[in-house]
Amino acid sequence: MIRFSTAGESHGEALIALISGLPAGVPVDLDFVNRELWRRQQGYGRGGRMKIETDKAHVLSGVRHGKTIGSPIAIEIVNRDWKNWEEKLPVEAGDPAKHQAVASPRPGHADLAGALKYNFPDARYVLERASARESTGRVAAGAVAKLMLRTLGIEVASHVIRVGRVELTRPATWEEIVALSAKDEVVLGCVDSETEARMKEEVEEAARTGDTVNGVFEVVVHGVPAGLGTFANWDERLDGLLAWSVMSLQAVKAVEIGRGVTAAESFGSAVHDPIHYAAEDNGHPTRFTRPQNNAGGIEGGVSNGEDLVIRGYLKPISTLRRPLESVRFDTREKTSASYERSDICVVPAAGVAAEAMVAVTVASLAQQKFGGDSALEMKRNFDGYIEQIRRY
Ligand code: EPS
Repeated sequence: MIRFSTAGESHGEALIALISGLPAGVPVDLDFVNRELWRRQQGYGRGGRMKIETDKAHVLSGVRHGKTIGSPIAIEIVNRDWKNWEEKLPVEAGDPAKHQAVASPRPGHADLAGALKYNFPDARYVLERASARESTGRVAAGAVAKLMLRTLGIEVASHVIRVGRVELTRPATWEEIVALSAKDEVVLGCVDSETEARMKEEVEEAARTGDTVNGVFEVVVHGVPAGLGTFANWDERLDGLLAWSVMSLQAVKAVEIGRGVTAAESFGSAVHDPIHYAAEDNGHPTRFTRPQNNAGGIEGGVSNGEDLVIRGYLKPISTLRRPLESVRFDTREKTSASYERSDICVVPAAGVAAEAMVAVTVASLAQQKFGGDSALEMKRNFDGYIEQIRRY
């Protein structure tokens, strides 16, 4: 069973990712893991913090001589900003005069609900853990999951399809989406440069007016065989598991599988993907093919052999330079919400974090289905299954 968790606070000493249950013998390319961390830091509209941090994976366990060894993998990512916070957020009691309270909760953030829940006098500790900085640990673990999936020929990528009012109105090819992740300069992660330029204008407008803006990312998984997930039990459905994993990301407020949203306003004849059969071997594992993929690669909670397509809808970041109305924690007086610094737009970065969550979810189901204590054994089981569905 693949298990995964993170620890760490936004301005603490480090972030930690812990992932276990991967087979031994998966090649771990640290440059790839660090490249994924770098990708999460990019995008037009990121805040000042990204100028401070250069996220790097420090692998503490579970990887030796460049390969997994079957034991839990712990990864540390140091917060460079910690040196500015050591006295404000010490592990020991420290000097209370140096602590830095978040005096008034930000509407839309976890601040108020968290302070009430944990009986904190202000929102400092809430912010520290609720911050999307936590997604760094997810990306590190997700990179390892991607490397396991790669041994089975399964790849995960993402792109941005909306920022504010600007939407990508044409389909993106798999090759275009993959090419985005190889770029050394990330603007807004859109495959169409003209649309991306208009997306940038949306972010510029938000920056000018002290506002924030987000949008929609799309994660695509290529090479998934039919048969991951099941309709047999509600909590083993692939669509449900993917929705949960992506919805768990900071600022994601809706998740769509395939054309789930427009399907609700269409007739069945326009939504469902017809089934064809290729007489000749066409490289597709089952020879059953679809001329379109409105289902997003999932029918009945089971992967059907087409690409998985998952969209995440992000609310705008809740820390506004022109803050909304709020109330002081100490006096209950009316005031403006606290502002330290913030991102203006994070859609491409959130897409990278969602790739990680999708990769861990798909890797976990693949490990369940194909098992194996070594990468060799898992691959042999996988190949045997592919052979079986190819002959079906
Ligand atoms: C983030 C780091 C944070 C924020 C952002 C995401 O850094 P800091 O709080 O020091 O500026 O930029 O966090 C939030 C959006 C949030 O709501 O807390 C990161 O590494 O992605």
